[in-house]
Amino acid sequence: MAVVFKKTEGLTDKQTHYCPGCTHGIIHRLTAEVLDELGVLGKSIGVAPVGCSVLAYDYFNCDMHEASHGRAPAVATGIKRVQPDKVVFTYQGDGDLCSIGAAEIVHAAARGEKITTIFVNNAIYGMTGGQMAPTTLPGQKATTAPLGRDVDHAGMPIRMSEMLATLDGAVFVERVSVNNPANVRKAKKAIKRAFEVQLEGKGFGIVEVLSTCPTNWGLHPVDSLKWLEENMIPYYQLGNLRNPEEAK
Ligand SMILES: Cc1ncc(C[n+]2csc(CCOP(=O)(O)OP(=O)(O)O)c2C)c(N)n1
Ligand code: SF4
Repeated sequence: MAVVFKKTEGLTDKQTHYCPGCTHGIIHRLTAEVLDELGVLGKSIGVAPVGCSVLAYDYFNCDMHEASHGRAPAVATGIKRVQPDKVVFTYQGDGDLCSIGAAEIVHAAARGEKITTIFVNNAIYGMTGGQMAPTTLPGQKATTAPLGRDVDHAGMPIRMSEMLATLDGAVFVERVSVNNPANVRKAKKAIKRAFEVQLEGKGFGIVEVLSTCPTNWGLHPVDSLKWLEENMIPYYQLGNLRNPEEAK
């Protein structure tokens, strides 16, 4: 019988710990498929963050390194500079990347480090129980904002991709979503392009992926996808913000 579907070589056989309906799993799979399809699994080194994807080092079938809160871009910078022939990527949540690690990602992008960042924006701190993140939407409830994010008190959410796209060192910046099959396909295309940009030696690339957290949003997985579409996409507009052809 013809094989029409098989597990990607880019992921190990380890069962993931993600909650049912969490889209971290889809984003892992897309990243792993891309590394496999580009034929670079054997020379890839990923850097895992804190947050729910802290155990990503168990799931990707390539060399992995763990970094403390927000420091993945600095660790990836060191690895890439010492081993420029390797394909180096970070996988980070919005708490990790936009909060404690905000300076790290800005300066890695500004320096034009030839690394790729997969930035998973689920608008909340997932692992630690649903605290407000820099990306939590106005009015969105969090354990530290039980009445909803009050922008007079907490400020407006950060659109990190738009900020990074102003930096000359950031040569590829795109925001995608995994809320439906069409968007999953677009997400894979963007992730592939971001890795190709690294392979072409062009500079820093980041793909922001809008993701769900059914557990801390308090929603059924299907309703989470709808919530993402109706609430996150209008604020975090999808699309390419920067590509090598435009970069100076
Ligand atoms: C230096 C440091 N500060 C704080 C923490 C606690 N901490 C662990 S995960 C996390 C939030 C991560 O949220 P996010 O990056 O959005 O990832 P998610 O779990 O939503 O995927 C925090 C604050 C930590 N591990 N290390
Ligand atoms: S807490 Fe949220 S982000 Fe973490 S695995 Fe569960 S659903 Fe996913």
